[in-house]
Amino acid sequence: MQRTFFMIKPDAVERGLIGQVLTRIECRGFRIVQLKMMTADKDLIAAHYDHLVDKPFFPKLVDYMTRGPLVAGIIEGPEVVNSWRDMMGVTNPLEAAPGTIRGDYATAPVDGNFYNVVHGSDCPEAAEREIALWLGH
Ligand code: DAT
Ligand code: MG
Repeated sequence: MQRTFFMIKPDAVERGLIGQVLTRIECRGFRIVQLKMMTADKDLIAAHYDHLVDKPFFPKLVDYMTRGPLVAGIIEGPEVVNSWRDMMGVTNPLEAAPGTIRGDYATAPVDGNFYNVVHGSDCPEAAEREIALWLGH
């Protein structure tokens, strides 16, 4: 059994997509074991995306991720880290395949930023780091 950290990002919360994302997780057979609705601040986003702080798009990413409430949580299941990444689809909404969450819901970029609906840890070590950072355990 494995666990991963996921988020339903502010664009998805604004658009009323919390239920549809959670439904996909449950339909796939993964267990939602923690959920927290909160608004992040810049320091938390900088810690979460510490590998991206020097990128030119980072200020827009902070604006996006802090502009309203998001849902952060933990899901459990066999191979859930990679499975959840597969369910999300690739980072760029223009490239995300239909059938993935990003491919079905992410909006085409209008200002160079990727408003891509969901987050998922990219490896088990990142999952544990992000769970500790966001959920404190
Ligand atoms: P992912 O969210 O698929 O793990 P990532 O960790 O490389 O992708 O990037 C984190 C977030 O940063 C991503 O969801 C959206 C934003 N982002 C990444 N690359 C970007 C780019 N080239 N232009 C704009 N935003 C970008
Ligand atoms: Mg990532």
